[in-house]
Amino acid sequence: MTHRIAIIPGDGIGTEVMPEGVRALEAAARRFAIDLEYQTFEFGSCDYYVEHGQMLPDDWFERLKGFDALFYGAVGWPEKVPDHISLWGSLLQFRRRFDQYVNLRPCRLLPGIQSPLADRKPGDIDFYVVRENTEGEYSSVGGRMFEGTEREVVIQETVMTRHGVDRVLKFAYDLAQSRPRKTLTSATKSNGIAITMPWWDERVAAMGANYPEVSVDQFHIDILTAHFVMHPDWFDVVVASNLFGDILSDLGPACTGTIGVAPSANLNPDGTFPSLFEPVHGSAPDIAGRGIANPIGQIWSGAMLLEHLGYPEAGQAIVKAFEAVLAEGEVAVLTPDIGGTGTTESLGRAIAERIAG
Ligand code: GGG
Repeated sequence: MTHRIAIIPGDGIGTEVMPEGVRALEAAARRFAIDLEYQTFEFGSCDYYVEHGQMLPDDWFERLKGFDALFYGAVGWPEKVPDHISLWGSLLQFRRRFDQYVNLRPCRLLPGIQSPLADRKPGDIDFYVVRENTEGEYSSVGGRMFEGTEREVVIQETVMTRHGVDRVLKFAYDLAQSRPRKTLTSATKSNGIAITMPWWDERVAAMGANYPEVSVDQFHIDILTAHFVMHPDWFDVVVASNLFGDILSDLGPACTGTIGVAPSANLNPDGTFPSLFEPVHGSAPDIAGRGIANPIGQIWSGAMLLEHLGYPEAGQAIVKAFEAVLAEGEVAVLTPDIGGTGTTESLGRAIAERIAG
């Protein structure tokens, strides 16, 4: 069976880490006899916008819907296109139209990487952020009135639906139930955001009635961020609204030493549409073009892609490969964000060789 993968490198370091992501996929595909077929698209990037006046062609949905998975790099280049236009014109369209309602973001302290938090070692930080991915604070409901005048009014609504919240909570509870610690943490702010967030808390409690084995706690987002830094070992599965989940899934990996290794899966669990796999990091214009971006976030996202397609062994082989390369700690191979003098390519090649076995 051939699996069709749409490759969308996007912007900045997305175009640099993508070849290493594909190299890892290829190595795993060879080893496990998986038939992958790729098609690369230039759209979904700010250069495409500069040329065409939009981030995606009009027929993007038709062109992508038949793929088995989308493999994305990063989006954004504020000097060319304002960030809200590039993000809303690409990634957020994919998430919404392909109903990728779960954004699953593992956060794990890897061997050989120094956490900025004192005395943390691999095993101490190992949790998932489950981010609601199609509604919440990322709503397009709102508008501006009386622009540029003293009476200017700007409104953007948070939209939470029972359908949207319950399905992401169910995914999070199922994940927590499948893990040894069986613990779910909910990110809330029901003291200040006094309509949507108390309702979110109610839905968390209602869903919990179906999962008597899962122990549940909740924290307001402000203290939760503090606990991420002070007690990352407390967490197992953390479920959060779209914005809170976005913030937590940058902060979590930062506590593990570098956001460069963090992967994500934008999942359409029903399988009606393709799911999308991308590193958590953005396009990083500050280091783009230097060939020093850490490719592990992209490579690990590729591992999640293979697991999603039904090849858990191949996904695990990729994870084991980058863990082994990191544990070896060869300075000339590793990228500078993790203490090396190597390049995106040197690290990507070392991991691919290890996958090959
Ligand atoms: N590879 C992820 C990426 O490019 N992220 C850019 C970004 O700003 N994302 C915001 C979001 O995930 O909501």
